[in-house]
Amino acid sequence: MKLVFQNLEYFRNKTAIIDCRGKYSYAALNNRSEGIAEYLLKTGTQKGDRIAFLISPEFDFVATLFAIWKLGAIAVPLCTIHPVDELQYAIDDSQSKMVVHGEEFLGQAVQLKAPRIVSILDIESAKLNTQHLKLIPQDPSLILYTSGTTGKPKGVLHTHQSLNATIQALVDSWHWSVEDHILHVLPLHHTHGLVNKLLCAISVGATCEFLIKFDARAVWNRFSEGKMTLFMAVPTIYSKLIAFWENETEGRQIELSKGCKNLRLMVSGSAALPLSVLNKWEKITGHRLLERYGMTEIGMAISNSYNGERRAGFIGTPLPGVRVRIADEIGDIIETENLQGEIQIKGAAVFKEYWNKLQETTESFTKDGWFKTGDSAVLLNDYYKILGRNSVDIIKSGGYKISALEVESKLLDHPEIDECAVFGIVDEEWGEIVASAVVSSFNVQLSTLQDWAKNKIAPYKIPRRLIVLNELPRNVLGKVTKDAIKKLF
Ligand code: MCA
Ligand code: AMP
Repeated sequence: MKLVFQNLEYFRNKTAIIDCRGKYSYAALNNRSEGIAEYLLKTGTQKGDRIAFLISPEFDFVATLFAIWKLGAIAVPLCTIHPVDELQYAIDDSQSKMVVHGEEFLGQAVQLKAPRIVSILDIESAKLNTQHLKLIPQDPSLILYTSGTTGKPKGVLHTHQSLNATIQALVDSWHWSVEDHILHVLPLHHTHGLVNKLLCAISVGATCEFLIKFDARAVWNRFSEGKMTLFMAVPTIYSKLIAFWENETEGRQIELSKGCKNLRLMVSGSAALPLSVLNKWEKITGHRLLERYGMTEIGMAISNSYNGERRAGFIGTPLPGVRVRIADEIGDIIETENLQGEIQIKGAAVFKEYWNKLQETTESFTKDGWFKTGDSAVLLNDYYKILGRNSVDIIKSGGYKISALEVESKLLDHPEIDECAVFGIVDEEWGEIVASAVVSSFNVQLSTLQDWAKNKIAPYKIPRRLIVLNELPRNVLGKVTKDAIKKLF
């Protein structure tokens, strides 16, 4: 099995990456990653070491990732909008030996603690033929941090083989080819941006064009240039693109819509795609979005069809190599269609383990080895439909997964908050937004809470709604009844 970074020379003259600085061929990508690998090797990196990196979506991100993999080390991509505390948590939890950072993150880097911290600018390019280590597909490759129902984020450890399984399934199912050119607007510390967009592109010799940050105008402009063949995003991004289009003049709307003609596929995932967005997007662009379903732990699992039916409100059928079943509350398998239960997954794309968390790993699988997603679904005429999640403590906002418990524990540090409950409330644009009910003797205000939270909590986790109560409603067991509080909003 060829791994994604082992094919770079094969495509050598093709453009691999376009970023805010320029265009880079596959050969340039290979050279740069060799240079970085040489530095990592010289400074003592060994097979299995974790290397964290805080780099914007650009050429050097990709070169660093491949350098780490060439040495058999494990990549820990960090979230570029996380405050220092959250970055430090990922570095400590993964026991990273080194942090490589982009120049724009020097402010964060000087506050971080790790055995070695280096700016990517201080790493020279390329002396070719670094001594690579022999890799087997089962070797660990990547740790992605994901929020769960148990407080702090967990490191999801993938192997080269499990990443490859998702890449292969998507390349085949969505007809990726060397001719493709994808516009990349997502963060690179999650599966959607990293695997579905970047690694699929590189594995087939396609071109991946990064925008450093999502910007609706820039995306429409790129569509209008007519070079893009592929686009993938979370539903919030499609909502924002629709809102931008609706604010343009009629003439400009026609131009923007025409710009989408050359794209061959537009995909939505990471959160439920509202029907209103599916329908408006189709009306505006002529593209019926292909909705699919995945999770950090399982890669991509279920997808609507490329050539066949894209059923509104459904996530589709299992991707090649993925086994899907639905289980009821006591774990019995539901064989009948239209009965709701938890989605469980088996297949080569499933992760290896939660980093250093044996108990959580064991608990997340059934005794017969199926991963329990916590998502609730039904099967209807061969297509799966997501109905919600088993836990109120998981919030999906703008495609980001947020642990209510993690936000609660941060808010309790606020001097004016005595008790609090955090949960998601439905929102047309964001899917859900973070809301909080607090007991506060000082009658804390939303704006002061948000200002206080700014450097302590990632922006997408900060509450957007606040209600101050005399006490939090609880059930007979003393557990806060979040569903009752949601009704107050
Ligand atoms: C930002 N704002 C928000 C939120 N985030 N308001 C409510 N809820 C939020 N979650 C506010 C900001 O405070 C700011 O307000 C304004 O929106 C613009 O902020 P900005 O950061 O510029 O927003 P943006 O750049 O427009 O970000 C929206 C985004 C981003 C591009 C949709 O959230 C994003 O990149 N999401 C994708 C996450 C992702 O990749 N998820 C995949 C993981 P003000 O203007 O008042 O200051 S899931 C996965 O990988 C699995 C495997 C899967 O299935 O795919
Ligand atoms: P993450 O843990 O950040 O990888 O997010 C994975 C979660 O996103 C899944 O467990 C689902 O709850 C949600 N998700 C992903 N794709 C979809 C989709 N098409 N429809 C509904 N929920 C989705």
